[in-house]
Amino acid sequence: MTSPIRTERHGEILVIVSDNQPVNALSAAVRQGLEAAIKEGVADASIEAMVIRCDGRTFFAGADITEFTKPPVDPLLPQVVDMIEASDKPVVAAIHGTALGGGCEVALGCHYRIAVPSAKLGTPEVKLGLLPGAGGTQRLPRVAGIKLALEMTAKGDPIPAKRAHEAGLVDRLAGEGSLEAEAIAFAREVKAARPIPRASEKPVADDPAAVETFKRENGRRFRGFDAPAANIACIEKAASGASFADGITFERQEFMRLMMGVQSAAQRHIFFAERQASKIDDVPAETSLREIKRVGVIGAGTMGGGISMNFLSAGIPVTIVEMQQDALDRGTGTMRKNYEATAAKGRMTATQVEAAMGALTPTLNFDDLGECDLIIEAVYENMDVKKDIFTRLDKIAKPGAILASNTSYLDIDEIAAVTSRPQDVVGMHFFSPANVMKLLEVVRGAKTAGDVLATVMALAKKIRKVAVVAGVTYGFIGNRMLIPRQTEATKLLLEGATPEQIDRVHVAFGMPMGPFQMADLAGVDIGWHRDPTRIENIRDALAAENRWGQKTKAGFYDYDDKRTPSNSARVAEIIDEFRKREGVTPREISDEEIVARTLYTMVNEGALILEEGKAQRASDIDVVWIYGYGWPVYRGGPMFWAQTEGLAKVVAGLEAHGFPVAKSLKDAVGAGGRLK
Ligand code: T1G
Repeated sequence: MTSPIRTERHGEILVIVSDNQPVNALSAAVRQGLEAAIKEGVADASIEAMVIRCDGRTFFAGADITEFTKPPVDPLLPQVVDMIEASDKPVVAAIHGTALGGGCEVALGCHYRIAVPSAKLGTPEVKLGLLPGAGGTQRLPRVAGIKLALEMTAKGDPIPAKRAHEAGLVDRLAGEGSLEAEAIAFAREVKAARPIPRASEKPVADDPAAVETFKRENGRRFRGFDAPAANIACIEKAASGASFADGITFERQEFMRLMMGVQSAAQRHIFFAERQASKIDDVPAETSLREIKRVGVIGAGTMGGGISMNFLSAGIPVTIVEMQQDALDRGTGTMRKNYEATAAKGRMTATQVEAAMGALTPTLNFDDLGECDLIIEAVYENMDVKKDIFTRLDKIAKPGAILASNTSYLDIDEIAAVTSRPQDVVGMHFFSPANVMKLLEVVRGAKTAGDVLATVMALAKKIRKVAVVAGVTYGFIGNRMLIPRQTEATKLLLEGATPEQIDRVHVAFGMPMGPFQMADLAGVDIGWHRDPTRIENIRDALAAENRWGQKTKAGFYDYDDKRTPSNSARVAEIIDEFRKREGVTPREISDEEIVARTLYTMVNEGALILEEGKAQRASDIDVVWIYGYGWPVYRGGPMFWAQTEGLAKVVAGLEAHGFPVAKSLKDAVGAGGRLK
């Protein structure tokens, strides 16, 4: 098999080129090729300096994550980086695309770095539950300073080449089209310069106090995660004056500890699961896509406005329809306010705000949707209303237009059946706030065409959403799994638990909030029949007393003007009244019982969803819960977590509380295997 590494001679300069598509991951073959090429350059007296560059869209984007579960193959990346740095001839890294993780560490092992302005450099290992394990934690603070090293390693966000240049991480910026030529010229310029600058020999220059400041400013952000603290500890080691060698020893020890840990396994699982989710098993990857030049959105409420912003921000014009002028004005006004708030945070320019709003066409004329290639309805969650909308759409939408419903629960097949084009009908379930939440459930009807699905999945990536295909079932994937969680949480209240206990268990687990905190945020009155005299459950009782959640400053909790929650004596009374009415004597409920009845039941529902073919794979279910509900990524999603919890333990917990266990869950335990 040909090596992904080749060398090209330019006089006295040896250019080492990697061609390992799609992202030049530093696979074993790449590492072996790099080692051989550096040795060639060092041994050849006619070579006075070297350049390392990559073909394709990016410089090395990191170690090859697919190799992490396989036996290590020499040379390991730290050895390759050390060898580059030890070269007695200067080596220049020519960077384009994203020099990430091990890629950034290879660049740090080089003596000089030149990059095009569009390039980015980063150490995102922390997002995989890891840390830069090829010397990055010790070279980065020596080259770019402690503060930037902390930011880059503990948060994991890449920085643009310009900022890297200002920080000294990049020595020069090249023209976008002349990177190789300028890198060769740079190598020529420094070929005789001595001493050769080596990152590992530089002192850590700036203020070690930066570590404490960083910890203080970011403590909350890293709650529950192991890797950020390990990254900080490695930088702290470098800042403490420890020798480079001691720092490397510490880094290696921490890297291996994280690599063997459950959190990194979970975060690596989600990295691949997110990418796998974009693949539709029975729709060929090369399916031609429908062209989406203009999107129509029906409804300018919270969802319609948020949905519209996704397309406008991606440069896709939107026609937004409402029935009343004041509703239309309110909706577009909210969109502008949201954009201006983003601009105020420096994440958008005023020009970009105007460009986005300028691509919006508000109208009261439903027929204006006739020119749209994709039309998404985001109206009241009622089947009759949806059917009326799709009946009208069927008459005015252009042939081939994709007709989508943003319904959270309802049957897409029933909606499609009122049209003459069920093959063009699909669900696009955005999560509120639609312009923020990354998850998009793409609901395929029985007749939804393959190219419609492929088009929507590709479009999801363009609007920076993580899309997951769901089948038609009540609540699709995420909300269907929410049902047993909410049902059991309410039953537990009756049996003796309190809202704060149940929420505490969920927050301690790593959820952003518990079931009752979420109910207060979303609205206790959602789905309420609006009859205050009809009180069939605890939610009815709260809703009847206008305890609709944060918006009425009272729900399962009481809220002050700053929406700070406090336990509610009135809610405790209501619960007691219900216990008496139902003849239930409250008992002590353990946290373990809460986990079994609210989380194991979710896993069970996920297994049923898989059995019924309403999700393509177990990892898709994990992606839904990570990106739609804030399930802690370091636990890998419900189905992955169930494996780490132990499927036998989950099944035993379900059986102990009398739940019928999904067949696939039982079979998986029997086979000692995994949920697929
Ligand atoms: N290893 C293996 N495969 C990778 C990969 C990697 N590092 N990065 C991407 N892929 C695959 C990906 O699965 C997908 O495959 C295809 O490439 C395109 O990716 C020792 C230990 C580079 C910004 O964390 O952030 O270095 O689905 O769809 O949207 O210290 O990929 O097509 O079969 O994401 O254009 C550190 C991870 C590793 C970077 C491109 N590096 N990658 O985004 O394409 S750990 C990272 C990304 C490490 C060292 C440590 C993104 C991207 P398929 P894609 P994209």
